[in-house]
Amino acid sequence: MFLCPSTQCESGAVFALIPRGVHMRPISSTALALAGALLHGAALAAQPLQVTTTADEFDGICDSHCSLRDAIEQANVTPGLTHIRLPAGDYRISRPSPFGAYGLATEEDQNQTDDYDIRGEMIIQGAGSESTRIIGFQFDDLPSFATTADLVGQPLARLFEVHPDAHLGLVDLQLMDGFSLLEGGALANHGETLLKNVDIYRNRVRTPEPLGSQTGKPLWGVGGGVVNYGSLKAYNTRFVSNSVEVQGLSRLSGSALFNYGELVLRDALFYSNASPLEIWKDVGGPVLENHGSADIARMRMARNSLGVDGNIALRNHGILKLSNSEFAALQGLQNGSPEDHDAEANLIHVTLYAGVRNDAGMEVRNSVFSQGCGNGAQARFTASGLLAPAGSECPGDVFPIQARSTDAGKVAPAAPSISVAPAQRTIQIELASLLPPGYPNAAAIDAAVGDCSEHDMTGAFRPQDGNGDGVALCDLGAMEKPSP
Ligand SMILES: [Ca+2]
Ligand SMILES: [Ca+2]
Ligand SMILES: [Ca+2]
Repeated sequence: MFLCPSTQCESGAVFALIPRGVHMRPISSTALALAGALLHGAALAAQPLQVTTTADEFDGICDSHCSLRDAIEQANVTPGLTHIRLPAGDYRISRPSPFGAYGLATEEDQNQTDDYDIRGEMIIQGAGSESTRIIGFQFDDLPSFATTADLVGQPLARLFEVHPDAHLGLVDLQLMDGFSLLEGGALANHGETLLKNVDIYRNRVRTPEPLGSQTGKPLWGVGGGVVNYGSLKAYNTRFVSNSVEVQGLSRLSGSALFNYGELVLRDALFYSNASPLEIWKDVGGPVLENHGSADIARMRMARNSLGVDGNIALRNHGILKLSNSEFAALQGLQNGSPEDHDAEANLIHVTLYAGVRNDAGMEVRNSVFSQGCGNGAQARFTASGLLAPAGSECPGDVFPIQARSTDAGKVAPAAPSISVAPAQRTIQIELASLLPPGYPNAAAIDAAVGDCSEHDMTGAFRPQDGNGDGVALCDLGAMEKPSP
């Protein structure tokens, strides 16, 4: 029931997508209005505020002169939901806060300087994710593993901070070059945020030595693109070339996204995000780490750089529901850890061309693990309709991958690893090298067990008669092979 070919068809049930058993705050009428307006494109009652300048100026009033910061301020102090229209253009943050400890950039929370502080209820609508870009400060080029000295005197800011009880919708725009010293390069969400058709591109977290060491214990730098403490729902979102780096005692995770709250993702691409590590560190740098509840469908992980310790693209320490999703070569999945046996992962129609490590609860249906399974001693693992290499340690209802003389399907070619996200100019250039999604191995065609979803990762209809025997059954994995 939670699967759907496009974002539109899920609109009516957007708040029903949270996994059962997960605590949800009461849904406010604003939240419903926000969701409805975002997903249906419904007209809002009030006249939209029209931003009239790309300059980051501030008088707090949105009249014939209206900066984005002015419009946000007016929405912050106006009861009800405000619609802000943002024409095509580059909106660069240029109001710095004073430098503070260690000469590093500080942050204020009154929407006067640095990031945009959301305290009201608003939808900010651009003209397209390639043409309306909200951009962080201009700062000097930073080397890999930038030292504190490299960060001193640089005006740095993330782009948006959504405060508790605030509501933000972002539609048809790009979030680019945000920069945080601790968490959420583009967005830190403590309220309710919905994203639709948003590109989250080249945002950064760099946690310098003094911040990492001042507490005497490891401090995490998390969420190169986004950190979520509240409710975040994202539809058709691309996370490209975001990154996290840390120094000293600091640790890191979530080069694109770190979730402590309630997360819903539909049609998400994670590509070329990076968390390079100093070689002595003992932790990896997943692209997406979940400590809350995550309900994810139609996601691709490809060509992210994951640090030195083992190619974990997605790490789950919470409740994860994942369907119709593909992990390219070298983009692995970890559920729980030797210290965490409480995590729960439910995978349906997932294709992994990389490894799976499970130390907690994992239930798998109609999936392909082309590198098999790694289950720890205390793992709880069940599989129904899983294609895995012959002889691999995947207990349950498992089909062995074996060579066929006539290979009706194909497995996606291996993607090369990259060490650091390339500093290319636009998202289009980087995405040009993205491999097409892979159809499953022949043994996965028409092999599903039990119920299966109505659509695959691309929204194509299931089931189709991929092996041409006159019977249409669902395939294992993220993609449904068309009828011949
Ligand atoms: Ca702030
Ligand atoms: Ca601010
Ligand atoms: Ca089929």
